[in-house]
Amino acid sequence: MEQTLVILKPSAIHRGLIGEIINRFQNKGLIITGLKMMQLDETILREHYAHLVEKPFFPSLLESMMAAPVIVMCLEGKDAVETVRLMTGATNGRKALPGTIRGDFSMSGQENIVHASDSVENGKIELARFFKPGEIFNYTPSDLRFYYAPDEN
Ligand code: IDP
Ligand code: MG
Repeated sequence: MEQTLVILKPSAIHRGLIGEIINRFQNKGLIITGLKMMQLDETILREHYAHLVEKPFFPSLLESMMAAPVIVMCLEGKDAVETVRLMTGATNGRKALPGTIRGDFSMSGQENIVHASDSVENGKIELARFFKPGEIFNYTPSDLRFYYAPDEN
């Protein structure tokens, strides 16, 4: 099944929203196959946000992403990348639709609670960036037959 990376950002940690957010993904039926807390540094953030390093807000983004340890997760499911991005909502919390994580928990363009991979290809790259070999697990929930039809693509 498809895998995607989610980061619970320092805004989620400081605001005590970890449980709320993990609950949403579990309730949806996404399978957590990797989960750990880690402190990000400038090196990994410059790689992860390479598309933003020239932006004027980048120094502020760096500081924000290092303001607490984060929680990184590998979530697994059919179309996991697209599903998690839909659950995440638009980048700016004020524009994100109610019902999405950012729409329900954020008022900010920067302090927007979660990161989610934006393509299957980037998902693979990002999981390899944040997880070491052996930190992502392979198991089948005992009730998987109630998550999907047997012939579902
Ligand atoms: P995404 O997180 O929705 O994929 P990206 O454009 O990849 O959005 O930006 C990565 C992160 O950089 C955002 O989640 C947000 O924290 C921050 N960011 C993006 N645009 C802005 C901005 O205009 N001002 C401040 N922070 C921003
Ligand atoms: Mg992005």
